[in-house]
Amino acid sequence: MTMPIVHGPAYSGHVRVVRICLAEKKVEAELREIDLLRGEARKPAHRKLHPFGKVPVFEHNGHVIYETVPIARYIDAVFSGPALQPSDPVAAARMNQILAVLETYIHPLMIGQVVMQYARRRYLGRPLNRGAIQKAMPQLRDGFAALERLMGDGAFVVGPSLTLADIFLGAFLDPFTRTPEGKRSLPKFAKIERWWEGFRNRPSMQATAIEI
Ligand SMILES: N[C@@H](CCC(=O)N[C@@H](CS)C(=O)NCC(=O)O)C(=O)O
Repeated sequence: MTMPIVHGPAYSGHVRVVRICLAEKKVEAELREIDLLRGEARKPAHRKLHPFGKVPVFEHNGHVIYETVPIARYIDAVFSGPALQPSDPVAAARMNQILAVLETYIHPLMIGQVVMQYARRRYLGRPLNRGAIQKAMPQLRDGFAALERLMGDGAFVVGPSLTLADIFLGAFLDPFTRTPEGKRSLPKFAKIERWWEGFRNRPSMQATAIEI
């Protein structure tokens, strides 16, 4: 087997999901960085791998896969180590529901409207669009409340062990917890905060830690 390649910048939450999955399976991979903030993902060379100009792209044994959920499921299927998806259909449905909620409703607000403002200011010197942040926050708080209703009461998001729901939530939540909005809002969501305190120091999170 050849060493897998992850295309995308370390600071992308979706790229981090893939890297956490690999770290949980104890699989080494090459990270091929792409300058997303300066539009490199939309250039023809990257579009040959990902026709929609996004990251991550995963290459393994000559197979090229894009879209983070299928990549994560592929990693879970082909590499040994702890299963990242529950075998129980109800728990699996809950996990998949949480992945869809994160991707469809929470990520566009939390990362797209809040974290990206701070990243663009830091890396591109752009001013913060405070109006966009203020508009996003009430919807994001509703999203967190809905997420808490889907979460179980154990140490992990779904059931008694780690699943892809923990990995996606951890990768997306981490940069948000370092913004002023994240610091203010997280204490209002006791379940998410308790989970985060238990999850943030996991070795796979530490091994993939990012600055943003
Ligand atoms: N549905 C895609 C979404 C991936 C995604 O949104 N990636 C972001 C980085 S976290 C990206 O490539 N953004 C670049 C852009 O939109 O120009 C997936 O799950 O892989």
